[in-house]
Amino acid sequence: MPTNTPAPVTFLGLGNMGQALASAALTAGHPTTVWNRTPARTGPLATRGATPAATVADAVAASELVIACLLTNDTVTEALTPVAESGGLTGKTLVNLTNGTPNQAREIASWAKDHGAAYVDGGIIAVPEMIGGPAAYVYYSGDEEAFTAHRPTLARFGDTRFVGTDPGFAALYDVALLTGMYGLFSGATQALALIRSAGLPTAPFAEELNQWLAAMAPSTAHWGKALDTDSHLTDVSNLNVNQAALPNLLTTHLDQGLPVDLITGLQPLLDRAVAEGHGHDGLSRLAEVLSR
Ligand code: FVH
Repeated sequence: MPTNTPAPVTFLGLGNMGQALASAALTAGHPTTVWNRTPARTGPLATRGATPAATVADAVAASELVIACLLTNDTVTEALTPVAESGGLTGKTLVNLTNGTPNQAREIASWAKDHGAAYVDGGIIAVPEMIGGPAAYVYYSGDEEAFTAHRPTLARFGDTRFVGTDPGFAALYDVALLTGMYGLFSGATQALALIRSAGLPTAPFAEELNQWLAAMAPSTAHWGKALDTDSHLTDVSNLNVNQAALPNLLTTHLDQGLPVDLITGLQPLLDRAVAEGHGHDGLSRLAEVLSR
């Protein structure tokens, strides 16, 4: 088949993300087969030309490339096991875009290989409405040959970033980014709770919080180089300063009667780094200490 002819593709899972992925494939002209546990969700895509499959086996049989985007990895293997055990996965490429852990990805890769399928794991760095747009990208890892063969289809969703033949690496990068995001959400949650607990309006403060976080976030881009070169010295906001200030945060929240579970983790790490003599280093030092 010429490379410029959109290849057939099957989607398993038509939740918010699966709908967006299948929609992007349809828009690009791929013959698209869709399956969902709740069949009614195939309706809007079928109206646009997708072929609804009544069973997972029918869906898998329709395309060499099978893309799964279900809620959890357990549900992926649960849905595919009957097909795999009857030989239906042989010769297929399974691209799994379900959120999971690196070890889960490695286990599914091994399971897929045992059933004759090439396996590529993926971590989607986008929300559904970003799929197909310029800011969306997906980490991929696992079978590089299969990834390369199907890259033109996968590129419909966003930029394709292959991060290694270890099938767990896409999930590792995905989880690392999500860790940063949830850290930010934890801090924002605690900050808004503090303002609210004092009976103050949160909407104007939330705007200021957004601006403050946006101003602070770029500093983290420099931490990677500091870690790679092991040079953490800074003239501003060193660990000594942060260690002195952080107890004021915890005390204020406690005085206000709030739980502090979301923000307690940094203090012992700061104490440890300063005790090791790193007080004049910047915050990048904390990642070095934590990673040991
Ligand atoms: N939504 C997002 O913003 C994030 C962005 C980054 C990637 N995540 C991950 O993508 C996976 C799917 O997320 P989703 O947003 O599509 O999730 P839902 O809309 O809740 O759809 C879930 C689909 O999974 C099907 N499903 C659930 N359990 C089973 C099962 N036991 N057997 C078969 N299918 C199952 C569900 O089917 P139904 O409820 O419609 O019948 C949906 O198709 C996820 O890993 C995110 O972390 C999204």
